Amino acid sequence: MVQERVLPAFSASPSQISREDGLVVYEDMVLGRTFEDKCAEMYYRGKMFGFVHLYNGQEAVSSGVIKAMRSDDYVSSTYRDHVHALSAGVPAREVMAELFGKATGCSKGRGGSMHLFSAEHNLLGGYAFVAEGIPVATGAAFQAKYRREALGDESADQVTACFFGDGASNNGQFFECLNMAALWKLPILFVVENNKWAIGMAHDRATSQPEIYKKASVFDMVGVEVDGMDVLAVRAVAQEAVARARAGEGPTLIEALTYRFRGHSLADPDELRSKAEKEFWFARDPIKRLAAHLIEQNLATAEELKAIDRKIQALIEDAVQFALESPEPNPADLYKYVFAED
Ligand SMILES: Cc1ncc(C[n+]2csc(CCOP(=O)(O)OP(=O)(O)O)c2C)c(N)n1
Ligand SMILES: [Mg+2]
Repeated sequence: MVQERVLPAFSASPSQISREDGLVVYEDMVLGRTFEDKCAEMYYRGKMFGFVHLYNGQEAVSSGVIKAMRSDDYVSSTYRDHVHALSAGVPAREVMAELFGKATGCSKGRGGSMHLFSAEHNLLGGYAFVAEGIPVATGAAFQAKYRREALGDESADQVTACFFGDGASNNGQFFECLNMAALWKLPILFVVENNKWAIGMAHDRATSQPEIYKKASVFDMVGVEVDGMDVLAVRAVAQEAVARARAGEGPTLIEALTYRFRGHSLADPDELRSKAEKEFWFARDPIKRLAAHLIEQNLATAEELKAIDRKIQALIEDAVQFALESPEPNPADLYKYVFAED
């Protein structure tokens, strides 16, 4: 097993998160996990097709960052996008229906698993091409700054969170966009979810400097590494970065050290990664970790957390029912949504 990069434990004080926020974050992580487990079930039952990439294990990154943002802020994702969409507020019904290719899906059944999109929730999309979302997110951050500074729109203080993987951080767009974002002090968080693998390519074998956050320094940008299995640590780092971005002080590169608990996609038998490596990371399950913290700090009881689990289970069952009963897209509408309509 490759030597794991382990950060000192983040010691969250009770005041680090309120009971209310703690429960919001817990519910969001449980929503992500339960949704993905249901996807696996539906995929193997033949209800969805094509490549489906699940997010199990990485929930602390999505919830820690997006729940530290405002609902009118922007989020851009990758092909591993279901949970980012859910954290951004896209209803589970619309995400599930999209995965079933139904007309009620958030992309009207045209996108599927890798192309979730919601203008209403400022979700700038899932992207099948590695690193494809980075320039789009950079553009979103630019337009907010332009509206505010060039057009004098005081309300344009939105921040963009741009999620991508360790593999994507070796692509050209990453470097080009970091340069522009730093140069123009754009309000953006570049969030690298370093889960150690790009399909079957180990991160340490693919990059000359495995500590991705250090790449920020050459652009004179703030770069931080964070334990991506600790939602409170991720949230603390994200809150600082969001405040900096909103104050006009520019971008941050956040490297969250995390791990996917399943194969690359549901078509991957996941035989490459060692048992020892998987066990090391399974023991750091971010949901169990937050649950233990909330109970330990008397912010919630085990019974309250179980009630949330049951509520989410029912919500996911409802999403599946909705997706099953929804209509297929109408073939007569084939050319609809290709171009903007008046
Ligand atoms: C431009 C491009 N090149 C190659 C691929 C094939 N591909 C799909 S996922 C992937 C690995 C990306 O890994 P990473 O960025 O670490 O994200 P993760 O899957 O770990 O979330 C590759 C190479 C692609 N989709 N797009
Ligand atoms: Mg990866």
